[in-house]
Order: sequence, then structure tokens, then C-alpha cells
Amino acid sequence: MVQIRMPNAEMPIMTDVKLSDEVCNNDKAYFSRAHNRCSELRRKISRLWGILMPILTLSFQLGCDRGISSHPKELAGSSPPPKSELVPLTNMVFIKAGTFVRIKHPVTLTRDFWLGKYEVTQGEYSAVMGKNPSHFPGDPNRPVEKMSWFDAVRYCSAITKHERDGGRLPSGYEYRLPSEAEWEYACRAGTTNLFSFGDAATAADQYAWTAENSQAITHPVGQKRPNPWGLHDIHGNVWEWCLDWFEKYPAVDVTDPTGPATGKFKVFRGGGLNNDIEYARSANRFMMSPSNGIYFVGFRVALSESKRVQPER
Ligand SMILES: [Ca+2]
Repeated sequence: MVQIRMPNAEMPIMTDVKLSDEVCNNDKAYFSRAHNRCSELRRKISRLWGILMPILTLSFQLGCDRGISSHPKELAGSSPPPKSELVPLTNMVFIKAGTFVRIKHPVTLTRDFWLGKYEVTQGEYSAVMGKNPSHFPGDPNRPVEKMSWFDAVRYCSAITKHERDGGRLPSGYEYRLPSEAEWEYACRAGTTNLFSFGDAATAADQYAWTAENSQAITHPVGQKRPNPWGLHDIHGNVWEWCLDWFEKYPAVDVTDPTGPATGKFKVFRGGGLNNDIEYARSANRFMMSPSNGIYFVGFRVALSESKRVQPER
């Protein structure tokens, strides 16, 4: 005889039990009554669930609502993130906004900025980028060279991130290459001569490493006298990448110029170790593909607010 176990609280309700031919008639009747009671129990449970479900759902929603409403209280009690204070890198020279004349037309810069006192050195570059592409190694205080314009921009971006993460660079400020106008304005330092040290090339040996005195190598930064605003090697040693694409200057007065939107060559300025002093004139400019790196071109870093100041009308 097959023993039929009745459904109970410890056993799932089986609705597909099939009786074998060995089951006697009494067993069948007993099972039939039990099955009917079981069906009735299921209907009661179903009705009870229908009543309880809306109540449970409403309670859950109220609980969630209370959770959301209490969240702002938790935020209000927490400490706000610390604000960054602007702390420029060491050896950055503050440059006050102003105007200089470029081929008879005033160029006005409406925002203050900082510019590196020295060309970026091989030691500085290696510490940030993990490599030194320079043609003249051997002294970490020599200017880095032979990196492309893109590499110089990557260095500036890395410095920006590092300083921002360190809480020394507020949002809205960035390290970058100087615009060509910023570079010349800082190089001239209020002068209108051929060089920031005057018109006499005979004085150049005190201020610049050029073909006349460099012995065709770069030299550690800062060995020569600075220009009137404290910038060393702004003439000579290595040429310096600027932000702008090259094009002929517009024959108009300009404000905060940044060059054309696109181009083929990027500008570099200031003369270098392998060119005569006349190439190191404040007004002189040169250009090269931004993907090229060459042993006489380096860069220095600028710092300013990243948003351009709109000139007053
Ligand atoms: Ca230079």
C-alpha cells in the first residue's frame, strides 16, 4: 500500500499526486477529503494575502520616504569638502596684466598670470613624466628639450592634476603653456628694445646662451642674469614652445590673442644655443610641427585662471 502523507505546515502542498492502482477505495476517499480541506486552506491564505499585501506595500513606501527625508539631515551634519587655496609652484613669477606694442599695434592682456622663472628642467620633467627625452643629459638642472609640443602640454596637464589633487590649485586655474602674446609681454617686461636688456648685442653674454657663447650645448637654467621681471634664460638656452598655432599677425589692435583655432605649426620663441643672438630678439618667432621634438626647443610653464577674461566694451 502506498502511504499518503497529508499536507501540513512542514510540507509543501502537492497538487499533482497520482494514486497507483494499489491504493484501496478507503484510502482514495480519505485522500479526497484531505485534498478538499487543503484546497479550502489555500483559498483562505490567498484571501488573507490579498488583505495584507497593500498594507505591507504602503508601510514599505512610508519607510522609504522617511529614509529620503532624513538624508539631507545627514549631509547637513557632515563636513564640507576643503577648499583649495592657490599656491603656485615655486619659481613662478607673477605677471600683472597690461599692454605691449607689436608691429605698431597694441596687444592687451586683460588677466594676470604667472610664468616660470626658469625653463622646465630635465629633473622636473623626469619627476613628472618618468622619462627624459633630452639630447643633452648629465645635469638635472639643464632645460628639458627634444620633447614635442604635445609632450609639453601633457606635462602641464600632469602638473595641473597633481596640484589640484594636492589642494593647491582651485577649480578654474590651470598650468599650461603661455600664449605667444603672454610670452612676449613677459619677455619684454615693459621694454621696447630689441632685447629685454637693451639693443646692444654686446651685452648679451650676461643674459643669454646663444651660438656665440653656448659651445653648442644647453646650460643649467638660471646661470645668466634675468630680465627686468626676474625671468632667466628668456633669451637663449632653449627656444620655448607657446600655446599658439603660427600665422601672420593681424594688423589690428588685439586683446588676449591666442592665435588661430587651427594650423600646421606651433610657435616657439626666444632663440637658443645654436642660433646667433639676433634670433633671440624679443619680437622674433619661429615655428615647427607640434609632433616634432628637437634638441634646441624646450618650454616654460604658465599659470592662470582657465577662463578667459572678456574685455570690457
Ligand atoms: Ca629660453
